[in-house]
Amino acid sequence: MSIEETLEWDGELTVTRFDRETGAWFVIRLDSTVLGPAAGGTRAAQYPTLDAALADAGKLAGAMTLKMAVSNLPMGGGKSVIALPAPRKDIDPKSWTRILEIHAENLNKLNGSYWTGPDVNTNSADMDVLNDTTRFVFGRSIERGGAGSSALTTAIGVFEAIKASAHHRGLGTLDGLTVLVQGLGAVGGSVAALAADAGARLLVADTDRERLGHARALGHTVIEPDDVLTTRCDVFAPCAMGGVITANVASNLDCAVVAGAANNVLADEYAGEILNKRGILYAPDFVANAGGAIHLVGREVLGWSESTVHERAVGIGESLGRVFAISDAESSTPEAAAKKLAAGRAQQVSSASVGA
Ligand code: NAD
Ligand code: PPY
Repeated sequence: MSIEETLEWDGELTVTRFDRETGAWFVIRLDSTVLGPAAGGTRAAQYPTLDAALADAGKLAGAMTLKMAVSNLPMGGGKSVIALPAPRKDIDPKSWTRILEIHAENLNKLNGSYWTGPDVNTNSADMDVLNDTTRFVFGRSIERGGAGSSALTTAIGVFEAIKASAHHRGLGTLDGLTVLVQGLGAVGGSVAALAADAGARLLVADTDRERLGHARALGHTVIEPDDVLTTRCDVFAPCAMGGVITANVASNLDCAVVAGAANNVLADEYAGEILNKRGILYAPDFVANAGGAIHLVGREVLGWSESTVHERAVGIGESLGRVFAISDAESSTPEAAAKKLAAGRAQQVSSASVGA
């Protein structure tokens, strides 16, 4: 790929830095600051190439813009990717602290046009470390004055999304339905527990076998990670990583609803069209998983109480209802309908500021 192809992107800003000592690449992408300073988490992972890290940061930043807009939050969209030289678990603590320090220095250079928070492989303790060097960080621990982990609020929103989607698809309540959760991490574990409490039969999968013991004890059926995309279920809840639904997967999935926590679940727009044609209702990820942003921005920017944050996360069910109504009325995919809602909000804010 040429440098032009690598960097060709419709967002506002790309920042990259390499640190020879730790071997880490740092990427920050600001997709949009139209609705407010860009915000979105820091993902630490291994990437096959710098191109792949840049592409992931760009797609994730774009999803944050949409998430903030549909959730009526006064922030834009951005994301950070730290491309690690080894799996996160193999990075020694001293190197990891240095990596976080460098990332914090980069955030300071952006001077508040981008605020970060936790994402895959970063947590509140890491946000506390960033906060030793920068103030542009959400999701510090509660002891350090932050909003703490957003995982439960995200799970509550995803659970509401699952219920609203099952209802819209004509499946009724979750009682007796089969829900397949891919990824029993911080969010997926709670989604599984909430769905089980609502009477669903749970199928669960995780590549980390240590995460499965608790699920087994609760009576959930464990399936192999490789069987997830071919196992029959009513609701498929992807709560691990993005890009799981390719066009080929969409043509073969054996379920009625897809609603989960992972960002950028659809590998491309075409996959969404195939799901739609096959009558599989897809809850757009940036609507379903907005609970995390609601938690962090609600608590730390808007000063919302815990109960307001909870109400707003529960409101994700109603937001999805609006998305499905537009999609039905316009015979569009739910993804296209949700993007239209997001664009309407950006338009409203722009017109209001022109009139001010
Ligand atoms: P996590 O790291 O705690 O959990 C992810 C789980 O998925 C882990 O247990 C991991 O072992 C498992 N996994 C990875 N690959 C897998 C595979 N191929 N098959 C089955 N399991 C696999 O992360 P999390 O905080 O629970 O977040 C899950 C997803 O939700 C991520 O994509 C994240 O970006 C997204 N998300 C999280 C939040 C939040 O508040 N935490 C908010 C919005 C979106
Ligand atoms: C996400 O929701 O995907 C995030 O990245 C979490 C987040 C939300 C808002 C600010 C910072 C991080």
